[in-house]
Amino acid sequence: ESIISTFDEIETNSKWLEVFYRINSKSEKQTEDLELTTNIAMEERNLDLNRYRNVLPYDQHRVRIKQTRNENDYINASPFNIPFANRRYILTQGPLSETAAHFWSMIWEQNSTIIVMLNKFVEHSGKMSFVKCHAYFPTNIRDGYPVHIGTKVEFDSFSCELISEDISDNFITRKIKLTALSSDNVEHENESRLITHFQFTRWPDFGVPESTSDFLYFLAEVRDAIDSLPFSSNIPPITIHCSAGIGRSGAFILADTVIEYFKLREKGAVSEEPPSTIEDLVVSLRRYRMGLIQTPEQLQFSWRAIVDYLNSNKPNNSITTGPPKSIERSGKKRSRNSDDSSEIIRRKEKVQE
Ligand code: PTR
Ligand code: PTR
Repeated sequence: ESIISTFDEIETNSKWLEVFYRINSKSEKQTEDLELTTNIAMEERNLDLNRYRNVLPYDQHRVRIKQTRNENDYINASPFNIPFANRRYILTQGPLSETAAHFWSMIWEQNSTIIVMLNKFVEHSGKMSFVKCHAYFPTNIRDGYPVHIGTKVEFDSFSCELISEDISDNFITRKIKLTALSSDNVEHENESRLITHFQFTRWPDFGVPESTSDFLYFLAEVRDAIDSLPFSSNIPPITIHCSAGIGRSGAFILADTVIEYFKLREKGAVSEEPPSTIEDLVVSLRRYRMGLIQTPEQLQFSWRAIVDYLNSNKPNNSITTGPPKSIERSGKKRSRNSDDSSEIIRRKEKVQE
């Protein structure tokens, strides 16, 4: 595929910086051409609802909160609708303490039941520690330490209960029970939904994970969860966040959309073609949220993950090796070390209240 040969070409000629700058200038032009603006995000009352003043959703593509206590529908979150991959996402910043309740309202209203978190709560830079995200679900965690199963926390009109937590080397999988509590949600009062929460814990901001195989393993887990979502016509959005919701989140959706496109193609289920190059695809994704993929290394990493996925799923010799699902699965197994299972701490017991 040209995805692979273009990758090799950029790699051989060390052209990542050049490609990355070209993407930046194309997207700047696109932003101008489309007259994308961020006025609402910069309104006085919304300023403190943004984690970073320079990372804002466009007025033209933002998720609006429907039921709010203060008549303000603003949240730093951007909706993505990607027909060529049959995917919908919401990319958002790591919630702040002021916005955790808004985040859960959004999750509820948008019927999102899968959350992908690509950051840690606290990240270190040299000797300094920075809080990158508020603990918006029950945890006393400082990154990976076990918490009480059954702990509940309330955020305005929702309660979140930690149902289970599986900690492995590179990521944590949690089940969270989200319950609509109060008059703000009369329609749904006392209804509960089970949210699956994936947290990748080995991706520093502005950096890349150590290996594509760790990442592809994580991605395969997320994709399995998406595949088993019970939906028919309306694809529910997958909510993705890191700290700003652009660098790592952008690299994640680039890999996921392209991989899903190829899977759909294998099944003969493609309804629309993507932009013809990865470069143009990144540019076109950036119309929905600014700054997706923050460094040349992140672009290289995400692209390499796609290449590795495609290579490992190539049919060997003449006979194809089975349905896409099993190919993906065997790829996963291959990328785990044999002693991994012993390192996984299983915490599935449910505690009585
Ligand atoms: N003001 C920050 C900066 O540019 O340094 C904003 C920022 C922070 C942007 C983190 C991206 C970041 O990474 P990620 O989107 O992966 O959390
Ligand atoms: N490291 C894996 C193992 O030892 O099981 C095997 C592996 C090797 C998996 C390379 C994937 C690899 O390629 P890439 O990291 O480029 O996807």
